[in-house]
Amino acid sequence: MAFVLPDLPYAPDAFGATLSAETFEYHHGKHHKAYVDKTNELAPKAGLEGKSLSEVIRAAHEKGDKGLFNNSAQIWNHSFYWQSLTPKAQQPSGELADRIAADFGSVEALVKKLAEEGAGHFASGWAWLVLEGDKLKVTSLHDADTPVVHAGLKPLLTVDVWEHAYYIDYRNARPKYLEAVLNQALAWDFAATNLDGKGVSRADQQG
Ligand code: MN3
Repeated sequence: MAFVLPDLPYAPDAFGATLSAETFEYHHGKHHKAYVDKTNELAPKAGLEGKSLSEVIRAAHEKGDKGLFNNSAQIWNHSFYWQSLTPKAQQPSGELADRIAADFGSVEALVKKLAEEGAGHFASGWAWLVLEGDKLKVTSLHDADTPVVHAGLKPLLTVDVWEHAYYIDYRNARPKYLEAVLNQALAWDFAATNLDGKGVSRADQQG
């Protein structure tokens, strides 16, 4: 067994100009695939063959194996990111809408906070909406760092702010990418599902 590149949950041209098919061709087909290939090369050498992806990420983190951690965490982060996007505009509803109103005041205020967090994050990383304790929280993590190794952060959705996520469509304009994705393409239904605290399992896979 080995880790696989998960299929996108939509057609690569489904987002039109917001995220082009060319972006998916490179971001999913080349960047994400490279993390899968590298992890499949490194995990057996670390004695982790047959472990699940989340087990490999946590073991690499504990051992300080940066190469394996970075590559395996990026498999998980990207698998979670594809599910955090949807080509059909959604709005939060039910419990998620209630929690957003309680913790941020409004969806607009939450989106603004995510945009500021993502745009303000220095260099490569990820903007996250997480459940911390009983509160929704916006945060960001550097490089390949991932909620998989932060037990207190239950992931609800994420936006990739590595340059490779937006350079084809937006060049250096990270705020424009964030404005488009946050307002038109967030999969709020996925975030609502992850309120059960089991978000890590939704991008996990068996090795
Ligand atoms: Mn990426």
